[in-house]
Amino acid sequence: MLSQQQKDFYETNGYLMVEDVVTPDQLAHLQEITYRLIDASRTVTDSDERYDLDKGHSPDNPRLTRIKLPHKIDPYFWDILAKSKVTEVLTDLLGPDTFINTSKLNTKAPGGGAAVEWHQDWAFYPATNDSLLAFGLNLEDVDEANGPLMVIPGTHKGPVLSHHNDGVFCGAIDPQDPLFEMDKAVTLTGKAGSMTVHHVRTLHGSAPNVSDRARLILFYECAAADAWPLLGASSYIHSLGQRGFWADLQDRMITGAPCIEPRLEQVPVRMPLPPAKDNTSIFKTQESGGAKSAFAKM
Ligand SMILES: O=C(O)CCC(=O)C(=O)O
Repeated sequence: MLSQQQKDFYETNGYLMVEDVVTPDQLAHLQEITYRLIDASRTVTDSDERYDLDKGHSPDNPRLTRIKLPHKIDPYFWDILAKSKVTEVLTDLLGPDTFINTSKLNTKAPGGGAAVEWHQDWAFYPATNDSLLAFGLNLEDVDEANGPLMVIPGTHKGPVLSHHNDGVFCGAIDPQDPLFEMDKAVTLTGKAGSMTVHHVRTLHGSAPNVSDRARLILFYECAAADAWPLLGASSYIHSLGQRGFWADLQDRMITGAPCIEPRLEQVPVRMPLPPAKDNTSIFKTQESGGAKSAFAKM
């Protein structure tokens, strides 16, 4: 699926935009499932294992920050990852053996849907090597106004910045960090059906949605089979025990086979500890950890 030029671009910059990665029919089906799930959240009054509610959520006006683990809710979300052009992009970048760490559908409601403060995913879940990435499949058009993903090219080869505030892991860097070069940010706008790719160490964030349209991005966070987790900020996998972990890993294989010989590389690591008061999602971690906002005045 990817040309050598695209692979080289990803290797150099730590991000990539892939156009038309799903067909119009696949996109329409993904949208239909997504809007059905958003509709079903009308009766939900508190964030739970499926929904992360945004401020102002009500039966008349469902406002979500996120639908959690969509690939576990509807098998179609899994099929798109495991049996489509998305799969080809995955193996082009990570090799034949891959697993999923997590998925999430960040829904950024119209008129203010929450910002995601700048961070590196690597700060949340360091591993034995950094062959990990996140896909962001645009389920609606994403433009400057509805909170597009922004990345800082090349940061996947740099240090892991501090994501701590007052000694607690707050899931975001300090915008005043001298190593944070916001002026180098690239905004990843794209049509519905296009997909962003960002390396696990690439610094990224996104502004609030100031448009009257939802910003629906389906994120899949994936790893090469020999990238073994050191710790996940709040991942359920760490509480499964060995037998449960092994069984769960089989379910999470996207392509190829598990690998019990981790590839150990010289990679910078900071543990995401101690945890923030509420670490049930990135939004809660950043809020309860007192993350400083880079978007407050935008
Ligand atoms: O929704 C976004 O714009 C970014 C999401 C993200 O970076 C995350 O959930 O880790």
